[in-house]
Amino acid sequence: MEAKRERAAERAAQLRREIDEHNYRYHVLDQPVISDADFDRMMQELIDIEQCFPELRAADSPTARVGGEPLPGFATVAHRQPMLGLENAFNETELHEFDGRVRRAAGLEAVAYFCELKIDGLAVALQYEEGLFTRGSTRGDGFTGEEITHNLRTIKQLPLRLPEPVTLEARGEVYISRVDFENMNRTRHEQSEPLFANPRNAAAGSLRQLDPRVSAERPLRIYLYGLGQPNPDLASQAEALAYLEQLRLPVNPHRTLCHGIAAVWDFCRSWQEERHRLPYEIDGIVIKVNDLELQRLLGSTSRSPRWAIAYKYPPEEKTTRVLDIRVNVGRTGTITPVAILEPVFLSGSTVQRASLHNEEILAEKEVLIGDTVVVRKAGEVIPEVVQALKEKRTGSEIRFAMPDRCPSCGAAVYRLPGEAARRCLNPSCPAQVVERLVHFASRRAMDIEGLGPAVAELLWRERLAADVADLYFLERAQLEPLERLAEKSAANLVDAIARSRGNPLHRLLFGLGIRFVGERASRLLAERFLTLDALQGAGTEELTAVPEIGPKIAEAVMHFFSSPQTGELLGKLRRAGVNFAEPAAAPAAGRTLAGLTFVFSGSLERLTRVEAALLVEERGGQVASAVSKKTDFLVAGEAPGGKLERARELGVKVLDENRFLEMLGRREPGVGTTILPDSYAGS
Ligand code: 0OX
Repeated sequence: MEAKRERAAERAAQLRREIDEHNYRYHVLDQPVISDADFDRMMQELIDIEQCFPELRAADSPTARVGGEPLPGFATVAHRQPMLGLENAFNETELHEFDGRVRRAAGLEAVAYFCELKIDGLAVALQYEEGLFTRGSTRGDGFTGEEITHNLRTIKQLPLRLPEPVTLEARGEVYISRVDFENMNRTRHEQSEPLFANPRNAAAGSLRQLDPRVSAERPLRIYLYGLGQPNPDLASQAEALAYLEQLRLPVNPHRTLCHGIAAVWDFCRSWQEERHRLPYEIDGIVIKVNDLELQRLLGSTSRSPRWAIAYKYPPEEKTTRVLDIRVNVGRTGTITPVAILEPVFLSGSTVQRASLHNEEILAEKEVLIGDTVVVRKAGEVIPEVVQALKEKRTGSEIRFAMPDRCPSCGAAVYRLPGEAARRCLNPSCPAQVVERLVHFASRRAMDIEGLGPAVAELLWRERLAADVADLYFLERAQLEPLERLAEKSAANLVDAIARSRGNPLHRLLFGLGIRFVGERASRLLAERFLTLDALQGAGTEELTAVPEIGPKIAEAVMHFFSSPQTGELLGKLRRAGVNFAEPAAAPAAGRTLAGLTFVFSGSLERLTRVEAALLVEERGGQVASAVSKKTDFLVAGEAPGGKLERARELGVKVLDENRFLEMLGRREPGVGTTILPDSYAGS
């Protein structure tokens, strides 16, 4: 057992390192290197290990972190009941294991499960008071979300008043249908706006619109699948959905009550192929214990209910032929091999290109021009080539060699030490200039509508923009004669560019495309340094003192500012009147527990100990393991044991879980129990 534990500890440490690295690449650098499915699998393995060996759980484990922080710019909403996520099952065995756990806990021979389609959208909560829709919010980190009432109101399917004057919270999934998504992207393409990668991203972008007039034009839809608080009149999930339907709320019609897990598996399999014919995307089946009383008995872990699981379909794979291999030159000069495919319909759309990542992967996969290959949508955005089917070769296939010269500007390309990709190092390379303009104008950067790839290319070709600062000196009269720009769109473009002058610093920083500085790093740097000048003056130590900013980013930032071309570009942007400052942000959680020491004892119901400790530390408080005179509060869960007695002896204040949550601002205090955090200090 000891040896087993040791091996598990080693594996957990390794997984944590790798998950942290992938998280960092995805969220901070904006450069994921593995598919979502692979990431999910690693996370699942770590969750499993920590479940077998609870003593291996650590405050810094990625499993203690629930993704997706609320965006600044939206009001935050505290969820009365946390919005939990779902555990995943990837095959029949894992479904049987789930059933085994449920049956053992319930002491039943067979359990009735309710199966629903797992709509691939975004989870939201809708508050209705006395029948009136009063507030809508996103899931956020599960405890607090963003207030998006104005966006949800634009969903025509949603009643603003229910047929009965009931007070309830309904939970569901907001999504965009396949057809609407295609139309949306077609319009965006015509208007030279950046395209959304998939319906889910389109829905996410639309929900995060601060301007309700824009969101009203977005074809958002919703299906409700549950209630935020228990309703004593309802005995099962089947009844809960029928009740929502009775209230005229949209509920997905494809749902079934299954007696036993074998029937659940049949339901999952029956949708495996059929799902591609649905007008919207689903990424699995949600399986829920039907009996609500049994759900309550099973309860939840800190992350997910024990009474539900999501069965996830494997990504769809298809075979097709590689017609050609070409290379793409990115914004930073990275040369990426791309397979040009015989068009193939895959997971809801026609695919004609697939990434081959870099030359090492290309060599490893040994893909030749003319090969028959297996493709799949992995991280969903760009499909990838899984493997070449060598047995199908005819001998006429052609080997592809990575070019020594940039296909756009002809400059020599280099592979720098430690890098997987070759790069064109010519900063004036047309492909890079165009990509930089497109990135600068993109929605998450300076958000300049009307400046997509086609317009960027046109501006470059007509010698109107050789860098992003040139955009601010463009005049209508220069644009109007251009063939592709009608009079109106020229005027709109000039207006959109002018409006972007006032954007906060983090958008500008992201738009400048500094290596490794993704959206999140831009935000963190802007919030910390507040002005571009302060950031420009910062050294390694100051930069790495910012949470999540490591030496690699710090070096890239300093390298960027040290180049003479950057100096020139920033000078031009300044002359153009572009804003270089970040508006002061509201303090996040606030250091409301600074100077206070907490001890936990017994088990908590709604949080794990690790989460509770993180929440205290986030707010500037400290957590100790034993009660002493220095302890300010003992938080007593169920079966608190000796620590409670010790606290009583020493006169240390004792809080139950609810009081503790109130103190964190995580629960709305009941009447008369409002205690301001300040009143705790020193008392
Ligand atoms: C969906 C979906 C998601 C929520 C937490 C416990 C059960 N995407 O369609 N989640 C749930 O329920 C979960 N049901 C669904 N149908």
